[in-house]
Amino acid sequence: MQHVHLKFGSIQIHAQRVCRGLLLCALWLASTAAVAAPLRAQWSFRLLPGDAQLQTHPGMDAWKQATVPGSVHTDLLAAGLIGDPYVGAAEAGLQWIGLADWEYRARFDVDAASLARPHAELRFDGLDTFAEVRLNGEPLLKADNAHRTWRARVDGRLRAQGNELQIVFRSPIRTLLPQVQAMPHKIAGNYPSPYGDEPKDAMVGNFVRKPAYHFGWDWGPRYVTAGVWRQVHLDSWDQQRITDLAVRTDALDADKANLSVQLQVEQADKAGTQQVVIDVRDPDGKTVAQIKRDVALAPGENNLSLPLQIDKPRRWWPVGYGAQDRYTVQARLGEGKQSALESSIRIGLRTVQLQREEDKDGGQGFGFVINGVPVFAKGANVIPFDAFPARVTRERLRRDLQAARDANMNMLRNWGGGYYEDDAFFDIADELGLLVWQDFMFGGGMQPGYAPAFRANVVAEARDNIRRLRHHPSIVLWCGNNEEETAWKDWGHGKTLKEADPVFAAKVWQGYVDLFGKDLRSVVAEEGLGVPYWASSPSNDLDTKANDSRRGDKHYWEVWGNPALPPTAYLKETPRFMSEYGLQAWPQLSTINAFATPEEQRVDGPVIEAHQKFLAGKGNERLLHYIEMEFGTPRSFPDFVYLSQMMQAEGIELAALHHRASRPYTMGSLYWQLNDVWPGASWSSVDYYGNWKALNFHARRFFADVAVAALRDEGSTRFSLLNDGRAEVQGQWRVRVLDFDGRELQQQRRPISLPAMSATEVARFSDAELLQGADPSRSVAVFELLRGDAVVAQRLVYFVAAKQQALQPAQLHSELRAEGDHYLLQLRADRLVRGIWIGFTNADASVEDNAFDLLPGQTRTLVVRSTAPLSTLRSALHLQTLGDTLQSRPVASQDNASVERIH
Ligand code: BMA
Repeated sequence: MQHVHLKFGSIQIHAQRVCRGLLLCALWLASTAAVAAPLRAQWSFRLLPGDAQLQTHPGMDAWKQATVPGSVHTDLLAAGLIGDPYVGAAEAGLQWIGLADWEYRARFDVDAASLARPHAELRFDGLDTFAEVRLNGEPLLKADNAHRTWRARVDGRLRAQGNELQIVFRSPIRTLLPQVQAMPHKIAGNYPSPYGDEPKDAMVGNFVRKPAYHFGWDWGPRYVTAGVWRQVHLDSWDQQRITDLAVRTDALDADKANLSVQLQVEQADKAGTQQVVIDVRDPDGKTVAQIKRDVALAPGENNLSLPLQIDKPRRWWPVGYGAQDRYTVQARLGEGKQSALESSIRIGLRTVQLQREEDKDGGQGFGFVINGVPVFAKGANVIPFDAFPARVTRERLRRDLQAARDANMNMLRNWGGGYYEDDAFFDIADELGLLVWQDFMFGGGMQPGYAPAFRANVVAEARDNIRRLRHHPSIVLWCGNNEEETAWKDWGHGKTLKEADPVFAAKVWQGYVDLFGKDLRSVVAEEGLGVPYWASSPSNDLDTKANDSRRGDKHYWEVWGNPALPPTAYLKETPRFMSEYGLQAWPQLSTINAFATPEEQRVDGPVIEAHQKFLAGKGNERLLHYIEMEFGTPRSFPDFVYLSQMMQAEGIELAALHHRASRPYTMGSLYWQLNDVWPGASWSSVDYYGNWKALNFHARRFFADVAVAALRDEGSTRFSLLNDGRAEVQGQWRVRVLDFDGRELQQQRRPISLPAMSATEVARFSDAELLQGADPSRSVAVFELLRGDAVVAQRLVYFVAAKQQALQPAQLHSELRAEGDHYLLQLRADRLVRGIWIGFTNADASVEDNAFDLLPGQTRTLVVRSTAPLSTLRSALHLQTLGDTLQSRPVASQDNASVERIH
C-alpha cells in the first residue's frame, strides 16, 4: 500500500487551551483531593426484614459480618450462605440476590479530637446503588448513582461512642421495573437476562447509574450487586479545609513549565486570613518550587490560582518515548496539622493533542500527540477486573498492567460498561507510561438522556471522577460512551424506535446529543485540565457517520462478529485508529480447572457454556468456525483450548501488523481485550489469574518498536518494516524461502534505513515469486530485519492453512537443566515446528517466551523460573506443537472428556 503522508497540525485540540478562566474553575465542587480518614467501623449486613426473598431464603434476615468496601455477593460468600459465584454454573441460582433489598449497618466511635471540631462530613466513595442512609436513626442521604462520591455534613450529629450508620440498598431491578415496563416503547439495552429475574423486553440496566456489566455481558456473568463498594471516610475540621487541589499546565516545553496550582478552600462562618504553602518536589524528592502566601478567605468556597514556573522540567512520557517522571505537589494551610488542612498529588508534566487533520479527499485522521510527538497507540481495551470490584487488589491491577507494558503496549482503553477504575490503576499506568483512553461509563444501548435529572446525575458523576483522576498524566482522552452512536445509526437502534414512535425517537436522540455532545463535553472542558473529549467510540465526534474507516476511530467486528469473515479480512480494513477488534480464545486448562471438573470440560458441556457468554453460551460454535478454518476440528477439549489460543494470536497479529504498517494514515491499534472479569472464554490476552494466553506473547513481538510486517492475502505478501522508535534504524532486510526440512530455496538481502517513527513498505511478493515452483504445503517464507548477522525482527509466512501443511509430530527436542537460581529450557527443532506451547502441569513455573515457531534446525534456550525442584519440573513440562496436535493423534470419540488430558 502507498502511504499517504499527511500534514500534521491543521486541526488540533491543545492541552493548554481549555479551563483557562478562573471563573469556570470557580464552579468547581468539593473534590476528593483532600485527605480524609477511612471510617473505622464494625459492619454487618442482612436481607431487609420483610423482603419477599425471605420466603425462599429463610434466615437471610439475620445480621452477619460484612466487609467494607465490598458487595453483598462477596459478603454472602464469606458468610458461607452461597457457593462461589464463579464455580460451575452458579449464576441462575444466585439471581435472587439482585431482586432483594439489603441492609448494611456500621457501628463506630469517634475520637475526642475529631468530636471537638465544629465541622464534620461523612464521605461515601461508592454506594451501589439505590441507597437510603441514616445516621443514629435520622435520615442522612439518599443515593442513586454508584459512580458518584456522596457526602453528608454531620456537624454536631456524632457522639463519642455507639454511632450507627444504616444503609438500605434497594433492588435496582425492582426499583426501576415499573417505570420501564410502563414505557410504550423501550430504548435499547444490553444484554437481556437469560434467568427470568428481569423481563427480556424491559431491561433496567440503562436507566440506572450502576456498572452496566453487573447485568451480564458477553464476557462475564450477571451479578446485580449491592453494597458499599468503595471506602467510607469521616473528616472533621475547624475553620477551613482544602476541598480540591489541581495543577494546570499553561505552557510546557523542554526549557520551562508554566503551571498554575488551583486550590479550593472552604472557609466556615467567618472571613479570615490564612497562610497557604505550596511545595513542589521533583521526581527525586528535591523541592524545586515553593509558594508561601497569606490569603484572605471569605466564608464559603474560595478558589485560588497560584502560578509557578519550573525550569528544565522533567516531562512525563509514554513508555518508549522517555521517562515517566512525576512531581509531587503539596498544599498546606497554616501548619497543615490536620488532614483537612493538607493535600498532595503526584502529577506528570505533559501536553496532549488529539490530532484530527483533514485529508484532501474527505478523510480525517485521529492520532495522539504527546509533548509534540505523534504516538502510534499500541494496546488493548480494558474491562472490569472482577464482577465484584472491591476485591480487585492493587497487585492484580499491577500484574495485568505490567503484562500490557511487557507486551509493548503504550495505551489502554478503559471501556465504558464498567466503573471508573481505582486511583491505583492510574497510578500504575502513570508509573508504567501507559496512556489511558478513558470512557465515561456507558456500555451500549441508549439511556434516558431526555430526562434532565438523569443528565444532571451523570454530570455530577463526571465531575467527581474527573476531579479524582485528572492529575494522572496517563489520561489522554475522555470519551462519552462505548458504541452508542454507531448502535443508533448503524445497528438499527434508531431505525426501530423511529418506526415505532418517531416523536419519542427524536426525543431520545436529542437526549443523546445533549448528554454526549454538550453536557459531558462541557464538564471535560471545565474540569479536565485540557485533556480532549470525544463523544463516542467509535465515532468522528458526532459527525454524520459513526463508524467510518476514513474518519475518527473504528470498531471492526466483521471478523469474529457477523458475517464472521476470515482473519485475512483485517487486511482489507484500514482505519484511522482501530479502537476495537478481537478474536476469542479459552484460557489455559489450569484456569478452566478452577470452575469446571475434568468431566465437565466439554466444548458443549453446560458448565463450559456457562463460562462462554458470547451468543448466550453458543459462542464455542463461532470459535470452532475460526479454529476449523485454519486447523480443522480439534480432537479433544485440551486441543480445542490450545488451538483457540493459536488462532486468536495469529489473527490479532495479522490485524495489528496491518494497522502498524499503515502508519501514519492509521495511528492506533487497540485490540479487544486485555484482561478478564472471571475465569472463562473471552477475547482477552491475559486470563483472570494473570496467565498469558498465546496472544500476549505474540503481542510482545508484534507491538515491539521494531517489527516486521509480512502480510499475505490472496497470493501476495506485502513486506513492511516498522520502527516506532525515536531514532533511525539502519540494517538489512532479508527474505528467505525454506522447505520444512531446512533446504533454502532462495534468499534476497538488501540494506535499508528506517526513519524514526515510521512504517516502510519494502516490497510485495507474489506466491509464485517466493515459491518458484516449490510445494506450498512444505514451504515457509522468512522475512527479517538484520543488524549485522543478528536477527532484530522476524515474521514467518505460510502459503496454505495449517491443516493443509505437511507438519509432522515429534520434531521438537527439549532439555531442561538448572542454571544458578533458575532453569534453562533448550528447544531444538529437526524440521519446521509451528505453534510451540510450553506448559507445566500442576507446577508453578514461568517461561520467558512462549507461543512461537522454530525454523528447521533452529535451537532456542529459554529461562524458566520456578521454586519447584528440577525433577518435578521435568515431569511437569508439557510441550505442544501444531504438528503434534494436527497430525499425530488418533481421532477421538465424540466424548471429548474421555480423551486423555494433555496438560
Ligand atoms: C465490543 C465491546 C463490548 C463487547 C465486545 C465483544 O463491541 O464494546 O461491548 O464486549 O465488543 O463483543
